[in-house]
Amino acid sequence: MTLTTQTKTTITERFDASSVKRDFPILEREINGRKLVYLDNAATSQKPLCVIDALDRYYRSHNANVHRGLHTLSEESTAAYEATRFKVAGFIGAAKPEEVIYTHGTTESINLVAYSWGRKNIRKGDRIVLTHMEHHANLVPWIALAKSLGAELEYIPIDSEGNLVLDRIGEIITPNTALVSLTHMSNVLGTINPVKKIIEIAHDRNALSLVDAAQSLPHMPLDVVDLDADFLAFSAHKMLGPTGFGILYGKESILDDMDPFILGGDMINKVRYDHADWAELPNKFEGGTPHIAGSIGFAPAIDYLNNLGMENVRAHEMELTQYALDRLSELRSIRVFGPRDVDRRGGAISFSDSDIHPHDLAQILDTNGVAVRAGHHCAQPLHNLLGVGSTARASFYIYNTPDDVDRLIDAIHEARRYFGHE
Ligand code: 7TS
Repeated sequence: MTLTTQTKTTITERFDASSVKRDFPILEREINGRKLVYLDNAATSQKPLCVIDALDRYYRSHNANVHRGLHTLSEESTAAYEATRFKVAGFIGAAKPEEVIYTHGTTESINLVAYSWGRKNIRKGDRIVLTHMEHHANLVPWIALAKSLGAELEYIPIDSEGNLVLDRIGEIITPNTALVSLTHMSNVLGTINPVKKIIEIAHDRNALSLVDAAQSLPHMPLDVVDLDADFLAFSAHKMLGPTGFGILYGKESILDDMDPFILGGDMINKVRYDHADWAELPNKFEGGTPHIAGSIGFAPAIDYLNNLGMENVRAHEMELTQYALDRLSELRSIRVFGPRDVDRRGGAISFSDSDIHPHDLAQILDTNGVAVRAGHHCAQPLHNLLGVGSTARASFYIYNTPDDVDRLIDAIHEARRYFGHE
């Protein structure tokens, strides 16, 4: 079944994904003779012309190191680099720009918390609570920390549909829990977790909370004050911005109390041969020459998303995800992982075909110009739990259309024909 013209109009009415598409030069490309259909947005998003232009402008006309030059270029670079901090604070609802720490991405943000906050505040026998659907970035730092400190790890389990099971949450988040660190949206199952409720329970037990918003912030409205998150981590590259740039949000009082993670230039107050003390927030956590272009290129990405409206982004993706789930369900060989209800999930859809290995499937899709990811998506324990070694994953963003979903379905049929199953 394909959409009727009438239904297609409804889908595109509130959000004109086809015109959004025209702002992304890479989407003009042909892959293997077919117009590219990019469905690997959970790995990284494509970049609009305004971001590409900002990077080009910066390197052509303003390039200099920040915070240390008195010359014009350095002042211009510093102003643009710092302006992004205000924009990010506004985008996530942070009370102050000093609560926005620049990092190289979600992975570094979480490592920063594990190292700087964790080593100082987690004691032997304390508990760190995670979930069964975490990306390795929110798993491996805590496994290593728990091992070195003698802390214990506990996991909030998932049900057969991929939703968190919260019945026993009171027994999992115990009074000796120091931290609850969880993903807001699973990069495999697409599940959107009730983080606000879980943070409230964590706070009742005097535990802090870290929200991995790598997959949620690019796709839905989010407010750190409303969530009452103590820490929140995300990456610019999954939301139209440059790679290698990301954010750690933290409450000011907590960040103030933490020691730095990376030590060296730009993060100090005074240094003697036998002594050093730290700069104020946010510089304390930003040692070394930062990813200046990353920050400058992230500003137009945020403007772009603000112009579309995050409510609209979410509405667009809910409709597209519903359409994709409906169309995938026509294929009897396809098993979809994660919730069926689009109110409870985002647009990352992992699936497997009963007859074709995900890697083979992804390869045939690529020969049809359709880019998806195949593998364990850096969530190996979750795949073990699901009983599969790997899955294929289609993930949507603002420029994807129902036609892209149709191309995906056609390409799956093509793969099934190629391997003799149709
Ligand atoms: N957390 C989640 C939930 C993620 O999906 C990812 C990246 C990360 C953390 C790490 O982000 P990074 O920018 O520091 O690498 N997820 C994926 C993915 O699903 N496919 O490629 C990267």
